[in-house]
Amino acid sequence: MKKFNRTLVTTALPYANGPVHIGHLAGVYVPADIYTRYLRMKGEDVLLIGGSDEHGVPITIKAQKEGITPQDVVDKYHNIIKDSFEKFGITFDIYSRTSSETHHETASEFFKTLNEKGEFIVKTSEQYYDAVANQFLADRYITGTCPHCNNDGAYGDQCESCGTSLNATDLINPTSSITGNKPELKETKHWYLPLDKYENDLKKWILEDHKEWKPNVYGQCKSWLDTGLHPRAVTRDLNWGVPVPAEGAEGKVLYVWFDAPIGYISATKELTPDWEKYWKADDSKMVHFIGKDNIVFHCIIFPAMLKAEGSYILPENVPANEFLNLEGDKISTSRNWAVWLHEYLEEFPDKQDVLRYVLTANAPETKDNDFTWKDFQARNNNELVAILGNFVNRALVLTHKYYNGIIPAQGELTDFDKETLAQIPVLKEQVEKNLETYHFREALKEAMNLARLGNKYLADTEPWKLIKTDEERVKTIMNISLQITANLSTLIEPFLPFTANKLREFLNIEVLAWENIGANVIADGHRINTVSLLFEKIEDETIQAQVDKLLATKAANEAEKKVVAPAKENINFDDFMKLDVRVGTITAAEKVAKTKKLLKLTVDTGIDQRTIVSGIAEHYKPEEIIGKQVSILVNLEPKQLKGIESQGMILMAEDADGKLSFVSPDQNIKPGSEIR
Ligand code: B3M
Ligand code: ZN
Repeated sequence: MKKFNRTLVTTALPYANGPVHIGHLAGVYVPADIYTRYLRMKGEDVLLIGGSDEHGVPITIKAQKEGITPQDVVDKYHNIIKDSFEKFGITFDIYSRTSSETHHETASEFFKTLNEKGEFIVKTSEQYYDAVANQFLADRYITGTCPHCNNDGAYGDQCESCGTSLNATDLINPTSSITGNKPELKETKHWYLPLDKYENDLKKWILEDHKEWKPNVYGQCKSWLDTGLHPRAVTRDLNWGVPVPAEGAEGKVLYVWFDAPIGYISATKELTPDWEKYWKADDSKMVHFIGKDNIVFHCIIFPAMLKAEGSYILPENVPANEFLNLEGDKISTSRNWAVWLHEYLEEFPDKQDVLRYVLTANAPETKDNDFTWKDFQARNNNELVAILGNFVNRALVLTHKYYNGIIPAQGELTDFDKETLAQIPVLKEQVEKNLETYHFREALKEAMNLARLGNKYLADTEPWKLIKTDEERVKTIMNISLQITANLSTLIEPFLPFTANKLREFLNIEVLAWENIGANVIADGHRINTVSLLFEKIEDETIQAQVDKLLATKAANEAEKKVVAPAKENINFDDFMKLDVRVGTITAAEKVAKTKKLLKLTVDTGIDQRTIVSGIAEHYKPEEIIGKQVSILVNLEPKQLKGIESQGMILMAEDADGKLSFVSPDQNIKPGSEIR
């Protein structure tokens, strides 16, 4: 195996268009933090790099929806995200952002270098343009009917109803979501990175030289490479992002997936003047922690960019995780189906490690996994409280009880003592082996096995019984129990840093060196501090409150879903022809006194001017609708309403929420025109 002298750990840059949730933590940040903490404890040279991805269409869409600027959006969420990560103990050496000046410079320079080396192809193509908004439309800004499933709300890049990925030009009836207009095709020029040029190199690098990558990552790469790579546009017509530093590129920015991974480089630059060593030296190891939807960008496109530039190393591994679901459903920001980290921190104060534990124990390492509150409770109560907390508490409380908190000396060791102690370095090795191969769940299990070992030791030796008959022996037992406890504080540190810290406070010790795990690390005669419980039981009510919160979200989402009334029974054509429906123009309107809902309208039906009373007062103001062309059923029997004779009916469209809208011709047409 190759020997590396330093490690650069990067974590996917979350889009700063919303807060972060448990899926982010489980998929990327907790494993990256565990890995980095472990290497640091071993005294290795390692950097953990993170930051917010502040460019791209998701940000501009959010800004538009909320009526604020993209900069406002990213400022708000960058701070919330950064704060959540800090509070969960993710030990970034730097958490930067792609709107930083250094990043704009770095990304711009990177593009220029490639451009000057002639690494791009410049091509003109036709893209949708909104003539009213005066701008080209990003795929997400175009909606239309999906050619595969007829869903009306498909986006220019994907139909979320049937999951097909689309080109904007595939959509039937494309509409600009900025103005609602029909966009037109217009020529535009873009810079493309010819990925096909790197296909063979990438094939060798991944498929032959990195067979050790996780099967899900390797498999996705293989399928991309087998299908064949094509030139990919790295510029966009958009006004939010890093401006393209080239002639004839006014109004264009770098594609967000071109600039975002360069964000790792910019952040390292901001962190240390020594940044090049981490990015360019042959004995540096780079590891990208990401979610599965980012695999192609980190394993194919970014490496191709780095190769094109020529002076950078490629990642040694990309241990991407699958997705974490929540109570059986896909986590979704737009449906508010998530456990938000900033909310968890408020609702479960000082329980960061509980979530870190649950998310690691149940990490979606090889397949999608489900987070449930029941499992959260069970793992807390049956594992953290019953195994780890229980052992530590017994060891420390008995030391206080028998020895006033002073660690007794070991006497002669029995075979069982020796066997027990001999297990510690074995567990250490298991943890190491698993961490170094990115098997975090397994590593955590092995670390917890040290607490299990401690529990077994106490259960087998029963010091609480022996204290009456063999005081000398109890001294040895308690000393050994405390050695296990102290070793635990080191072994769990990468996973449960807050707990490790508490444990050290109880034991009254400093951080111990990783390589000393297995040794007698705490001296006799040392005084330990007063102790409290490491973990507390989580009650059913607490869990039910969280489940109820999710149920409320679900109910709200259901209510939002449009319920379309079922079709009525068929009628024959003659039935239909009995209806005399016409276009009319409203010529006067006033509220009907003492009613909330009724308007008295005068309508030019082409046949006559007539009075119609309509229940639309909560939807339209009288002065707004004068001159409006509407549909009228003119041969409905007249009816008295509040003392007024209503001669016909205005036809209204009504949605599931009871919202009313006129049914109007799409151009002015003579009153009296028949509708049929
Ligand atoms: N912001 C996508 C995501 O959050 C993107 C990652 C960038 S990593 C360079 O899934
Ligand atoms: Zn579809």
